[in-house]
Amino acid sequence: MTTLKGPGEAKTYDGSGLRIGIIHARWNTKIIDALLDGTKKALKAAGVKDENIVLQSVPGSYELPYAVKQLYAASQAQASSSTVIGAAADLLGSVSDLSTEPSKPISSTLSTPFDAIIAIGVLIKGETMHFEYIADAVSHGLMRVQLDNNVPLIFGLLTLLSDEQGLQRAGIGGASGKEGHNHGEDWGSAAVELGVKRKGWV
Ligand code: DLZ
Repeated sequence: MTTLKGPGEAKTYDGSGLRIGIIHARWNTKIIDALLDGTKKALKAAGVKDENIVLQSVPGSYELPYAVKQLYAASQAQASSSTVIGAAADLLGSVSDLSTEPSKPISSTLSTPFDAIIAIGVLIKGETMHFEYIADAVSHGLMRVQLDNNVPLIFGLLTLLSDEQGLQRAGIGGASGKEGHNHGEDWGSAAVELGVKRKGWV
């Protein structure tokens, strides 16, 4: 069924060659946990391997932009050092008379930085202006990080006016605890689509 809201029908993207970073805030943990479940479910459904999903947390949403920047930089550093080690291992393998085994790549996954990163946070409006300042700062910070680093960054920041809005957007709302749609699933799918497209837009 076509719905008014949501990302619309998309073709299925193969995530089996992707490496995805997830960084989440811990404030409003019950909602965060459900969103994480939805995100991981969509990543796995698209074929992303468990070992290629790296999860990291920070206390609150305000910390997300800095943490994303650091996480991506760490994956780049890891990729370049494993490329050097892999090349050395290949060289050693090719000159060794003792080895009859073909040399194996050191690790296909560590040799690439993240193809996409998902930033997840849940901001719930209180009685002060705190919510507005954090929502604005984090939104701008995340946009800046993705453009400055040229890495797709999925915006998993919910900005809510009530707890129930959050529960509904994590698919755990209402009296049954099952109402609503888990937005984490959309974020996982978006990460795979952008990760695949990043490797070739045309
Ligand atoms: C302080 C605070 C408040 C009041 N509310 C939230 C929230 O609803 N969601 C969230 O992710 N974080 C909240 N925080 C914490 C800030 O994001 C941040 O962790 C602290 O101000 C420390 O920098």
